[in-house]
Amino acid sequence: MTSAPRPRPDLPTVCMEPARTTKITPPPALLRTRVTDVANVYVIGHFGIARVDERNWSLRVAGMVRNPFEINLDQLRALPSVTLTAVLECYGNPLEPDVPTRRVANLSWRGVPVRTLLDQAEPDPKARFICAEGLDAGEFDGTACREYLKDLPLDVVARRAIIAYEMNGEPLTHHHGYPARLFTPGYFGTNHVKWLRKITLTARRPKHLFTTRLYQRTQAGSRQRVPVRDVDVNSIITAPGVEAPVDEGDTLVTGWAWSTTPIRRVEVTIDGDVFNATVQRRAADDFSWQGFSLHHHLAAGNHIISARATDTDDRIQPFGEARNQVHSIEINVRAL
Ligand SMILES: Nc1nc2c(c(=O)[nH]1)N[C@H]1C(S)=C(S)[C@@H](COP(=O)(O)O)O[C@H]1N2
Ligand SMILES: [Mo]
Repeated sequence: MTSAPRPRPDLPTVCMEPARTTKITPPPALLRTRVTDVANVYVIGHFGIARVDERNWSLRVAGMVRNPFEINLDQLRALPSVTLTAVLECYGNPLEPDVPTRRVANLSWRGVPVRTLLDQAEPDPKARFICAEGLDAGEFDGTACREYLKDLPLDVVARRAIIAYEMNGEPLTHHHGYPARLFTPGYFGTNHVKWLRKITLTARRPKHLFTTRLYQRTQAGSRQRVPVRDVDVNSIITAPGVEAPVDEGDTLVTGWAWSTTPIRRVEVTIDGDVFNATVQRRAADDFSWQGFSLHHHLAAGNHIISARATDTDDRIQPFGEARNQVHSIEINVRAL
């Protein structure tokens, strides 16, 4: 689908490309490297893809601050930056939140700590939230929106969010939010506002389709609806792949597991027998995924393999009807 980008008359900096909203979710076999190739990263744009002209782009910091200001891309790039590796995971379709989509990647991000911008802006001590506004606009689920908007808790953002302008050492692509996006390690994809144009500090959550209506959840043991923020415990099997034939013999089962806190165990079940996989370690302030692996002798025939991760807070993947339900694959092993 390629028709001409549609200019937004109210905003000189942006054109919306028609909603090629989701690039096909890459099969797990394409996610074998610790850092995912940008070419294998899923894409979500609820209104389509914004094409931003960097010459007119600026980021505004406003709301409950003493010194509101605006910076352009050169000024942003001139500020001290940090580089970190972290998971990018989609919560799933907000209209079908229990369906697993396995849209996930692990990427190297470079950007300016939001803290740096806040120090310059001098927040009012009563400010509690950061509202991040994207330049994209359009209709989603029958509601017209003049922007994509998310609100995030100011304390978390001040501690670990960045204004990201590079993925894997290259400028963000248009699909992934060029020229800049908010990125808060450990949070679900919906919060990483692409084509960022403004951050506004507020005392309350703003009402908006993407803040208080969609992407809300109730968590186990509670009936209160809360915004989708921290990622859940989850895992994905990347090898063996279901596409390529597997020969009988010693087989390495590998994959990735991640959560808000480090993963402490991955149970791999092969045809009903449960084994503890070897799991790479992760520091508490690192939000990359952790590799797991297990050697097993597979005889010729069909096998069902699944992985189930547990984090250090004892959150564990459910077996069914949840977006983070255990990942199971069925493979056919050839006799040699
Ligand atoms: N401006 C804007 N930012 C956005 C979105 C969007 O529609 N508009 N979608 C969000 C969702 S739901 C996800 S999962 C991630 C996906 O990031 P990616 O397309 O770079 O993979 O972007 C988030 N940021
Ligand atoms: Mo998403």
